[in-house]
Amino acid sequence: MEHADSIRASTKEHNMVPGHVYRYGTAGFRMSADLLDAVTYRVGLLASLRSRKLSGRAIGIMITASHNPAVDNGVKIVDPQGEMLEQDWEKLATQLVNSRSDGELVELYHQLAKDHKIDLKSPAKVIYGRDTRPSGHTLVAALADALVATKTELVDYKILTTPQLHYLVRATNTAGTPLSYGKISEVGYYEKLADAFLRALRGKKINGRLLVDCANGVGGPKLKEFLKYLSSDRVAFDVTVVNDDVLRPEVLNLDCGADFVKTRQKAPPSPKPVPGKRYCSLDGDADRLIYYWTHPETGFFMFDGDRISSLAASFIGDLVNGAGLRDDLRIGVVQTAYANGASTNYITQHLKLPVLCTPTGVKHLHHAAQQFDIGVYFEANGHGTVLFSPYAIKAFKETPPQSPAQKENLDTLVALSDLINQTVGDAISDMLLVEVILAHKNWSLQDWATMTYTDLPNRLVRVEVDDKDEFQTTDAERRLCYPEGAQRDIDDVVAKYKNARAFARASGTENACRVYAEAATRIEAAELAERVSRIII
Ligand code: NG1
Ligand code: ZN
Repeated sequence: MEHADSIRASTKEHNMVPGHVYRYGTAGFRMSADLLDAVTYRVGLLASLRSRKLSGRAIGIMITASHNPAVDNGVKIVDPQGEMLEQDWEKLATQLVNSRSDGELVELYHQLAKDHKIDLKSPAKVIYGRDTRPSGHTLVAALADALVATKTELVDYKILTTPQLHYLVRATNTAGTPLSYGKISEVGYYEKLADAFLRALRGKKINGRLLVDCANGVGGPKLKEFLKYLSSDRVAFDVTVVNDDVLRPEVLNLDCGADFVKTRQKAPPSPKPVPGKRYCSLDGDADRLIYYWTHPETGFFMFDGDRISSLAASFIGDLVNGAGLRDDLRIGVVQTAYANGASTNYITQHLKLPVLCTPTGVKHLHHAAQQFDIGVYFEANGHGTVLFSPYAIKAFKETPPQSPAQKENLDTLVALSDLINQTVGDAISDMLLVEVILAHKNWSLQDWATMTYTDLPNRLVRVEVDDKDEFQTTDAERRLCYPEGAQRDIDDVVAKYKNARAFARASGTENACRVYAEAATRIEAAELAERVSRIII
């Protein structure tokens, strides 16, 4: 049997830690790095099968645990267009990783090849990268062993942000075609972004210095590298990179980064926030972005994924109007149940755009956004992007402009479709998008806050339960269908509050449930979250 001996020989070097059941979740396999060596090896086997199944197209693997502490790590698979792994294959990944012995592993590898009509002699290619976690080094070695054992062509891109790896997968698979996504290199990524940024800015002035908190993760060195590609005689972009210490692993995501800012609803203590200055935070693998700012009197103010999403939808909607394409292109916004209700109202009532709600996890949002010609999707935590359909891009490029203003709008839309990462949420690309929009509108962060909407008071709590799998949801996770009666009780408490909304669901990444509540005041939102928590405990 093909590869049987080589897998048997190399899998011995990568023993599973007994007593654990692994599941390919929203973030792939993510856990303490000590448990991941053999998991990563096995994911390598699966990725090579996936590549062979897809006629040798390159599959990506990213080794990262994003905003988790430095001791964790994770491994996830990227499909050929740079999108998340197809859901049916998540199950196969779970099966293969949970093989109980080396023998069973080899057997299942062959069984999967047989079931999915995969020719194990055909070519396969896997490309991979990792974030700055020290454990990444040994995990990619485990991965390489699996790829060598299965005679899979491999490219090790070493340290990358997650969105850079997604870019490289798409660039590799589209090279030499009319849909080419850019040069197949990290440099190609920087060049593409820098060029599109300048074209989208159209000479507009950026409003003051931006301090970028990089969570002491991979975003720091990569952002600094990107800035070298912006020639200072063409754009004055005054960026100060902070929290960019990647040499001390223990400081990764510690008291800084997008997840800290969003969940703690405050600025990182270091560097000490200066009122009126502009700040943004990336997470540990640079796929989430949150802006913030502190007002001398009212204090901290955060611009989360909902605000970035509505800003992007409003700007792109205006450009599409100005380009005379409003009747031709369907623009929509995709959110999850965690989106602040005020943002949903703003988008539907003020921007007059449709909003879809999907279950948590970017793959769901991404998929839903593909229904539109222009689909804007963001999770409230700052992960998101804008997708342009081939039809929309063709319209931007081929509509004959009737006026200089229309031409300008069309050109800016083309530039945005290059600037915005079409594969996955990308903090560096999203940051450049926000800067372009603020420059065009000549808005400070204060303008952005006051010209849009006011968040409804809300509270998100994590609730430890005996068995989170008991909690089953419907209606994009906004209602519980099991345990019986729980939703009726939640409805009863919600009805006691004004302008209130609440829901409970099992986390996909932690062994707990989450309860989210919105109400007319902060106190009521907290009280409602507490009462719903008591229902589900
Ligand atoms: P779970 O643990 O399923 O709530 C969390 C985030 C998601 C998503 C994933 C993957 C919240 C409430 N949930 O999912 O938005 O980003 O992690 O990282 O923020
Ligand atoms: Zn991340």
